[in-house]
Amino acid sequence: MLRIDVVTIFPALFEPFARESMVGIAGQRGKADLRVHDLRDWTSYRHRTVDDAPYGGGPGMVLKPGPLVAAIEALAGEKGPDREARVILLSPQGQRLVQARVEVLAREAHLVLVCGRYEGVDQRVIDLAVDEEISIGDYVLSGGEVAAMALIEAVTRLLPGVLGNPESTEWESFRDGLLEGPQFTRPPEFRGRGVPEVLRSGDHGKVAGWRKAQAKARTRERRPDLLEPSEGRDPGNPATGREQGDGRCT
Ligand code: JD8
Repeated sequence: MLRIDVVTIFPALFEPFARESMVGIAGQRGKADLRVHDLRDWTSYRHRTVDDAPYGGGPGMVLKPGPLVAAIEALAGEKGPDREARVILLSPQGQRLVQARVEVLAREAHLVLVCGRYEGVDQRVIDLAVDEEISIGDYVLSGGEVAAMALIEAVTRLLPGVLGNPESTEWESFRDGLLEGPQFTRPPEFRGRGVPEVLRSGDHGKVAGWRKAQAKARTRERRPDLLEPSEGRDPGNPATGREQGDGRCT
């Protein structure tokens, strides 16, 4: 059983997600327990203030440390070796999430996911209460909520007994670090376009060989960064979770 607590100022964003997604299924099957908390429940101010202007000036607002640290410590305990949960802040400053990291997180017992908003959170929250910062990719979101949902979905689908078909728990699109090749289903002809003959041949060995060749060709074409790195500069391979280099393939 994986317990996941989320701290957010937009708890309603998680309602359909918790109900309808894989997380809902995991919850029903007793594999995961997702609990979403409103950061404002840890405020003591009359107007339930969670944010304030940044010291030094600049646009926007910053999440105040008081309510956030109180929330995190209530859910995870104080930072340190005795803490029983892993506290993750979703943040553009975090390490980019890769499948290798998802697999490690899926073995944890308790995750506390902290969602920032506005211009982010006071640095002292990170220093005093956060174990790890994670980003889901190099593009700008308005807050950590969608990133937290991506992480939750990636992790919960790996929990044993969550997916109906255990074979599909494998790392489909990155199996062997390769993209998947094209997929087809019925009808055998659609708008004049057929289906590759090999897939209808019934020869499972030939099908497997064709799929592997398609996967390699597509990966070379679309995501050469996923292929074996050459020596020297390491372009980084999400399949292995190795560190990102300077992005150049040498
Ligand atoms: C958390 C606020 C908004 C807007 C600075 C920090 C993750 N991969 C990712 N992209 N963006 C986020 C992310 C963005 C967030 C917050 C996560 C809290 N923002 C930005 C521009 C100004 N803030 C993310 N994980």
